[in-house]
Amino acid sequence: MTDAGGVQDRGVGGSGGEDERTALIIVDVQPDFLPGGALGVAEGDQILPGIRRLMTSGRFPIQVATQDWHPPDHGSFASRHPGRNPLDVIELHGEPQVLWPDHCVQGTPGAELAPGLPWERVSAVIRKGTDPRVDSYSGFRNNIGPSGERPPTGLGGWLREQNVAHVVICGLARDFCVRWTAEDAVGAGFHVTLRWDLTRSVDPAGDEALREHLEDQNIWIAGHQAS
Ligand code: VGL
Ligand code: ZN
Repeated sequence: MTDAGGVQDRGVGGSGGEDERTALIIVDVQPDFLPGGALGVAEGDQILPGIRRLMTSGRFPIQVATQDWHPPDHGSFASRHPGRNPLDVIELHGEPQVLWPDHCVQGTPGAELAPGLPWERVSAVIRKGTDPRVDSYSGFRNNIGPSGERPPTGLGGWLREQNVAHVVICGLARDFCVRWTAEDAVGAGFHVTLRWDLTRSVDPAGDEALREHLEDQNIWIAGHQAS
């Protein structure tokens, strides 16, 4: 089985329908996260052909994208914290917050959905990170904000109302927005497949620990070759 993302999708287009409940979630595939972008993830471009194949496979009638979409003064930007540098970690609302280079600023080319993918197949785009006070890695809920809570984005309800039980997740970055989206999908009661081959990390040195951590949470890791 080389393509576990499709294992539960046999019923799509068929008569039974009991398997028609898998959605594809494409996380933050935006120029700023691709090589050469403001927060470019190494090899991020290598996942694009595979994501295109999933999007056009016919296996996913329900597709949703997330889009990192920050105001220019977003609090996760190191530029907003005098004396700080990108990748410094500060405390924000009682939680560690990595500071990033300015990225995915609303309306800029780097914040667009990456050209070349068939975005017309996607019926919802969740824009996140719009509140300057709080980051939002996950497509399902903001990070912890000033209220101490993590307000939902509505994605969980949007999927549930379409009887989605299983989500297949791909995109960038594996160790931030993909990770948080996958964990929150489990928390929201979905079965979760993460297409490891269709993600890349900001910090690949953490990949082995990350994979074990995700598997411990019942996230099915597909497309990972043991080396
Ligand atoms: C992301 C850092 C900051 C991501 C977004 O998409 O993984 N990472 N904003
Ligand atoms: Zn961001």
